[in-house]
Amino acid sequence: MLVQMSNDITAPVTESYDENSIQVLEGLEAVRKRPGMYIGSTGERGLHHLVYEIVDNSIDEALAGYCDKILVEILDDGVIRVTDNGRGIPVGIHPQKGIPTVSVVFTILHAGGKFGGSGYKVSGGLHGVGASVVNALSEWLEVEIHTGGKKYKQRYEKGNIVSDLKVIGETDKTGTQVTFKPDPTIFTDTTRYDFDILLQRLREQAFLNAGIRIVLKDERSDADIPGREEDLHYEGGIKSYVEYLLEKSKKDRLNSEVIYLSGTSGDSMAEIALLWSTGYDTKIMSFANTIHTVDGGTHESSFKTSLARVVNKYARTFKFLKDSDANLKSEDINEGLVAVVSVKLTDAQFESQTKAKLGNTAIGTLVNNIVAEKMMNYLEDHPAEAKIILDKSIASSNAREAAQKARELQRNKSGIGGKTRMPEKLTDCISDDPTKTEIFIVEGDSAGGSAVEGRNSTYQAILPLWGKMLNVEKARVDKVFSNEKLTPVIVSLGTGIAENFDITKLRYDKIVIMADADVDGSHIRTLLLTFFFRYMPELIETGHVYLAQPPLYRVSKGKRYYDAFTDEEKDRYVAEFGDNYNVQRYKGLGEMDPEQLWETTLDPEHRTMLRVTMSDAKLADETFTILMGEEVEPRRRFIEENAVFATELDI
Ligand code: TSJ
Repeated sequence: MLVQMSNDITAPVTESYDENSIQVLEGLEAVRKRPGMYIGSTGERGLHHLVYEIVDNSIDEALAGYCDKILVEILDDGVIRVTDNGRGIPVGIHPQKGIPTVSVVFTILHAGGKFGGSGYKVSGGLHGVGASVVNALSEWLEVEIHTGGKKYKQRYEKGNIVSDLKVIGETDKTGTQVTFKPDPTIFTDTTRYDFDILLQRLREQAFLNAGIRIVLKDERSDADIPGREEDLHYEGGIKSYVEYLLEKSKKDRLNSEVIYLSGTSGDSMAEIALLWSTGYDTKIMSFANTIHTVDGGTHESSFKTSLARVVNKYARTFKFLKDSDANLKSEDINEGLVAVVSVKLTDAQFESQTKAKLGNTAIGTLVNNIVAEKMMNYLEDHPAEAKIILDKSIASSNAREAAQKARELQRNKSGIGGKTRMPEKLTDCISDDPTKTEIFIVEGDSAGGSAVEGRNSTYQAILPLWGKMLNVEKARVDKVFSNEKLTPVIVSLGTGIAENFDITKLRYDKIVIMADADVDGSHIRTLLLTFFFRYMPELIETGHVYLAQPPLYRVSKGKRYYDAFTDEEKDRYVAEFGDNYNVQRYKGLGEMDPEQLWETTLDPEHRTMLRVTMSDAKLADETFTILMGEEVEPRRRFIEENAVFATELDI
């Protein structure tokens, strides 16, 4: 994508070769003077942009139906080579310019689309115009063309022709190869290409142009992964893209297949691929003329609004929503959504500084119509898939409302009167120095009792959770909220949650989850970590969350003893004692006496604790998602069948 390009800087048509050459120089001189105007920046982004400008030409050739393979090689010394098997840039004399067309392509600004007829139309305006800009910003550039049985070659330096187009041999193939070295006097930040940056963009192009094969190879002698090669080829186009995004999200699919919708209007076309996953995030990627519109625009916002409208309409028609129910919100419908929206249009108008937002209103209307009609048809033809989507949206809506309730509750509690009343279950410590204090969130009341007796009461607070074990397998975060199970945790920590979270209000330095090493304990850990991850991620990021590690065995002989945290450790101590030793298995936190609990788990001098990282918590979140994912259907059925009963229970 060229950033500043208007038609009025196209070289005027003149007859004489000399005049043309002057015009050429003036045009490319402007590019070298203000490179940012043409490629956005001279930083890393601009450097990579050069590659896209060249590759776009090969993609256009592929879209015109003449090319099916594009090879991009990263070579030593910052050099890039792009090779395609298209027809080859025309080498004949350009009727207006009087020089070979290929020389026009490389030396006249905005030459693209001005020759050869249909080839440059499809991708819409910005492509095929960048070759001269890349040339102007290259220390040198060489083009080799195979066409009509001959091999041609020409070389340029800083945009200037340094050798005439020459025949250098014969060939039975056709295609174009461009090799260039970005000028280090222009790209002063860096001239080192990043394989992954190129890979990401080229992969995007391969998805958006179904069937094209793009191969990216790292041929540098100092490559991070020498010889690394990625073969990008997706027959399924944006459907494959959605599959790819789903895989990257590490969530499971809810729908059995990717839903695909498309339509055209005049010169414009729009296609949409979408699917719901078990996740909680929304991933919508939108493109206009294969350019990633990072800030969205008319196509993306129309997609979201019309999707919400269709899903609500379907929900009412097929009684997923009662007449008295409010509409599902877009954010509820979008939970777990993975979608790619790609539009192609002839006069793309980009808004905003970064040109990453599409402004055309007509394309919004097209997207609207496609979703309204084809998505509704899809839902009506696929009731099982529709039900999956509706169940997920309704579950999200319930969770959001429950969370809202919990927040209000929390706000009321901490409202007037200044000081928040601490939960009854909390046995607080004496010190209120939040850099020294610790809170132990303990599974079960009996362990809580021992912990209260065994702790250092100056610095250690104890908060037992759930006197009777909650069946975590059936508990969802929303359930936990509405049942106020986690309210004592929120209130004790003092920080608030979600958008109200304020780390400066944190009342403890260490938050220690203390649960047994069994299945129930692991569920408690998963639940609490998921809760922290989703509603208080900063707590984890700043390293305040820990897992206590109670030992599994005590190996003793006479008055000497060791606590072992693993079987291997136990075996080592046993071997050390030799004979007459005694092994005691700790059955669980609840069975330790206060002194044992202090010695093994609470005492800062002797205990082992694990600090929780964001990736631990993310893993917990994923585990939680899987647990929940399997449960959506039976849980829904249960709620349906026990609707009255459930309401009574809640009171
Ligand atoms: F523009 C460029 F130099 F940057 C470049 C163009 C770079 C690379 C790697 C490839 C290409 C390119 C151009 N590949 N294929 C083409 N095709 C044409 O330019 C072409 C060939 C024949 C006709 C025709 O009408 O006969 C039309 C066009 C546009």
